[in-house]
Amino acid sequence: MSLPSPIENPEVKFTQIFINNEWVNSASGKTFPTINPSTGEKICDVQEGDKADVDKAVKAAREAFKLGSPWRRLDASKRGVLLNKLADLVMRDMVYIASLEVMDNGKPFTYAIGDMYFTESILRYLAGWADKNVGQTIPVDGDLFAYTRHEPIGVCGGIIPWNFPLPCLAMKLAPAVACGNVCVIKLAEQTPLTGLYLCSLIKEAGFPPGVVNIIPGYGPTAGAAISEHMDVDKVAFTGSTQVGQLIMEAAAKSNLKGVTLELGGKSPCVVFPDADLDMAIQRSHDGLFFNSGQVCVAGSRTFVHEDIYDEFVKRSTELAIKRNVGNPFEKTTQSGPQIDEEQFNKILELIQSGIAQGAKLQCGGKRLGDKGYFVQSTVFSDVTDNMRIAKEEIFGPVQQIIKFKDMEEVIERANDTKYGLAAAVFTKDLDKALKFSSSVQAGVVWVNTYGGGLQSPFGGFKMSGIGREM
Ligand code: TXE
Repeated sequence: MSLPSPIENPEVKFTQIFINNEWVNSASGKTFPTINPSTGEKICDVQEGDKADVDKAVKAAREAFKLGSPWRRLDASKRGVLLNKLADLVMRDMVYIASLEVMDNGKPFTYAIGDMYFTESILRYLAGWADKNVGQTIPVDGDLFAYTRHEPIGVCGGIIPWNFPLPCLAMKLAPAVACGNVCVIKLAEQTPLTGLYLCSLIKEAGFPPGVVNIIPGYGPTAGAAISEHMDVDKVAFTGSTQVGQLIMEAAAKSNLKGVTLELGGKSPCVVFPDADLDMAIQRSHDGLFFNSGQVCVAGSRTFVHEDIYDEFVKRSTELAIKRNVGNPFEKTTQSGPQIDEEQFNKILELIQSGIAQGAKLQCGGKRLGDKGYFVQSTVFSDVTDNMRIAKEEIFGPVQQIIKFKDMEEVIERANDTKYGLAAAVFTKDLDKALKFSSSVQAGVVWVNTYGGGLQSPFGGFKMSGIGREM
């Protein structure tokens, strides 16, 4: 399939809050700027939602959820039809939406198009669930008939990050509405534009007013207003572990709303000496550098067996040096900028800590260019488990290559982290693959690949989260 060409300066059509299928200004009258990370310059101002706007959205959602409302009376199958229609509209407008994402998020156009297919798959998968969410009959004692009926929860709050803006939005919105809920979702402050455009498609698809309400705004204000709201019945969050803890605390202290958390990771990618080395090197590279390293499941601890360590480091470094980092509108670009100045500074600081703690910098390590938030593709070897770069989530284009000797040892070290989101193992030996898969604490384990499996449950062990999406 040939890739379409991007729209280099896409027009921004929507910058307001979306409540009850209408665009409104913030109650406070405040706006905030969204920045193009490739240049550091402002794209436009967006309405800044806060507590008063969240209250308004929750009221609209509650009204749409009333017993007997058009939404409550809609056939379950029709909810699936609406989600499929939304998927059709995303695909119809994918070049425009992907171009908007390139400008707002900085991801290369090729991958922004990938996000559109990703979003489509999420919407269609969950559309299929709408009329297949069945209860049970239970043979209870006596002359009684008992059955379970799956009920919608009610008003579902969503708080999403900036690394996959549209797929993350779909991941919160689609399961909620597939099961007959209504939702109020806060977009990430760094990347509000594609989510706001999606609102127009939600309206066009024919969702009744109030079913989906979308608020651009900041975390401690609009985000917190959702997590502590007394009339929000559930909150689903994707973001940092630290904020995940705040969300759970707010949920507990308010109305004990249910919580789903998809948080950070420090995922091990383990390469045994019998692996297909070409494949292992390429896929560990992709598993870390994809999306400029801004991926919750990034393979950010690459454990390589001592017999192949030197060659692995040499060839991984060559790959990183060759990686094309630059203008995300160019079709050949593999990595764009980091999302914002804060992430950019965090990454550069962690790189410095790696050098200071004695890891060997094989390539990269610095800012790229003098405009925007670009970081060179960076590879560290001679990394030990106690270094900050081996413990903390860097969320940037920085690969840590760590040496190991045998299976028992690597399992223990892979599990020696507060996180447990993903893991991968490269080997041709099925016994090794199964032993590692069943011993590592990770929500997903890939064998001889890194990534994929959209239609399977997604979530983490330990401080990587609670609950499973999809
Ligand atoms: O995350 P935050 P940030 C990790 C990654 C990254 C770090 C910080 O390590 O470097 O987190 O990134 C909203 N109440 N991940 O600062 O702050 C916020 O507005 C309610 C991993 O971007 O967690 C945004 O919508 N909401 C991750 C969302 O939370 C609050 C993806 C995420 O922001 C809030 C992103 C509050 N008090 C970062 N404070 C992944 N799992 O993929 C902030 N928010």
